[in-house]
Amino acid sequence: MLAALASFAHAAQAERPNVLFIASDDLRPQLGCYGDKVVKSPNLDRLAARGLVFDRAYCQQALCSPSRISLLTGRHVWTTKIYDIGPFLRETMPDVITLPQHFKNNGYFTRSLGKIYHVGIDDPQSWSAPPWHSKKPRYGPVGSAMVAKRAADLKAAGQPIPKKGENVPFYGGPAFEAPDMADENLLDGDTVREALDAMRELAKRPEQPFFLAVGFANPHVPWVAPKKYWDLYRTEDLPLPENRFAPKNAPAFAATTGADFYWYSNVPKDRKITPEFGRQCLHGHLAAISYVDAGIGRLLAELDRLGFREKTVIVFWGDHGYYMGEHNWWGGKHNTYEGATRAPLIVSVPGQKTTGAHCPALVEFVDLYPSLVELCGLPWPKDAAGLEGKSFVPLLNDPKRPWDKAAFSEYPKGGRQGVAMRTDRYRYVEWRNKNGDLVARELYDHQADPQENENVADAPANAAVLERLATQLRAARKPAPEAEPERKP
Ligand SMILES: [Ca+2]
Repeated sequence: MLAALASFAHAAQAERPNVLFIASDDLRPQLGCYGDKVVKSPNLDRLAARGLVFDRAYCQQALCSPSRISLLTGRHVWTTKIYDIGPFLRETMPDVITLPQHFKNNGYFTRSLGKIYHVGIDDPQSWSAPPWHSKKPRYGPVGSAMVAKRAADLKAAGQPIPKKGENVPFYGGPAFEAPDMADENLLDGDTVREALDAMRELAKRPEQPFFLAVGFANPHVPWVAPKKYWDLYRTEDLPLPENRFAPKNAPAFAATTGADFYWYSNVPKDRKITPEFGRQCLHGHLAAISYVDAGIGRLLAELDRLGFREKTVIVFWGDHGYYMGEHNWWGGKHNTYEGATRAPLIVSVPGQKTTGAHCPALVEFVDLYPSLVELCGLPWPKDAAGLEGKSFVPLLNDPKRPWDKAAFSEYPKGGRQGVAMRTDRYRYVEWRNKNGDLVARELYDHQADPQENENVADAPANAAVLERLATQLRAARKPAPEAEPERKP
């Protein structure tokens, strides 16, 4: 670690920095600061200019709850055993000390606004006050009316109305909507409004550091953003991906399946997405990203206005990647491939010498826990031996330094458990059945095939590299992987 950060960590004992912890749901690294030429994300690009962009950050499972619980406990999914939206984390880890809980235990005021843990299975022990969720609608008037009708139809048919947090009535609405509404009258804008209020309250009590977590629901489907964000793009200009075919020679079960996108009212029931409809979806997806970006701009402006900038570590992350037509997977995550597991991660630290840089090192979301503990000068939690990540603090001021690490992501598929290992050059995946028997392997060579269009695990020329990667994976992975039931959306 360079001197500037080291001295900062020591000084932290007296005056520890705040943490602004911002999450976006289902946001792949489609941002200007990640090189995307289409999206409009000026505020996240500004955050990147005053922080470090991790170009190769990976979630541990490409699904909301497993990814978030893994990140918030600093443990891989093979340890948390949470492979689906449920169970609640205290069912598998009753005594684990979560990242925000550890900050709370060390004198921080910790708050959660919006989606940090999955809605409906939050962890009150993590927070100093009850988690807050907006009551504003996700949809504009069109979608809201359709959702209300679906709920009424279910009731009239004598079918149970799904509990809060379940999405079934939502599928009565369209996959996207462009209401002409103020930001604050939809859910995410209301979360930003609440976060601005929270920051102003926190400014009145500067003696206590805060860990403020703000979670956006966009760009998760349905893509609903005020019309002005739709107006930033023209549908007919939007490029569709060229590789709209499944990876060659890949096991069919490894593909994304059952994406909830297909359940929305205007998505063709035969799942055939025409280029025209695909572009409309892309339009909604981009508008939703720009809506999130604008909200983050307001958070950062208020942070600066209140004088918190030099006292606050800012972390921005998306919970996993996403497919918008690549491999012909639409609205897709739910797999072990690069596009589902690679996610945005931007970190800005007071006193950071190297700003506006990109870090090519492989990092995992389990690395966030030890990194934030180190950055804020906290002692280690008493169960620190269970943390499975590695602090990336040395990379903050020296982003190009050597970094010996691989990234692991899992996914259960129909009784098989996939464990993917991303190395500097390769993505290697092992699929095992309930007995732990190896049933399939995948190998993608990112030097030759960055889109993962062909599984080359069976190529004789790759036999040696395959065995080397298999040995590396087994050494890193805890033994006896168990197959888990696949998620049913
Ligand atoms: Ca998600």
